[in-house]
Amino acid sequence: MRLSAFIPVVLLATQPALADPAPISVMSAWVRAGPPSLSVYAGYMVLQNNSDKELTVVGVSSQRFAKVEMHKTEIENGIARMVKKSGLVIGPHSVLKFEPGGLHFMLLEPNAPLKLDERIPVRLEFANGQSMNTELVVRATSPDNKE
Ligand SMILES: [Cu+2]
Repeated sequence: MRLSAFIPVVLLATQPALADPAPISVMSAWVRAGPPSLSVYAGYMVLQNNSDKELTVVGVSSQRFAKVEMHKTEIENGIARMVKKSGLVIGPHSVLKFEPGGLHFMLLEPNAPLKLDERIPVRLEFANGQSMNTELVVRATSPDNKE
């Protein structure tokens, strides 16, 4: 009798984890504000893979922009240039950081000027066919106010 009463509790405890479709946490997601005429914005976020499997980000899109690309800023002979990336791997229980001076989202041609504190919807596509909706907040400075 005690055993049968215990089983439903175990099932309830494990179900939410099994039902989670995209085991990713999003932190520090923001896009840098600019003048109303700006047509190219840079967005950043930290993605944490909470699963035991490698995950690869293969694409990003937003209904607010004509196009979103993944770029990496690299310094070559003292000159910074941006390299387009197509597949970014997040190892099991690891983080992938999009941050100023490194990896970033390049958001091109907004359908209207961005407003401060606006939440910009973005959709991340993964190599395994999963996708995930999240948001970037329009800010003048980074969430930790470092840059
Ligand atoms: Cu760029």
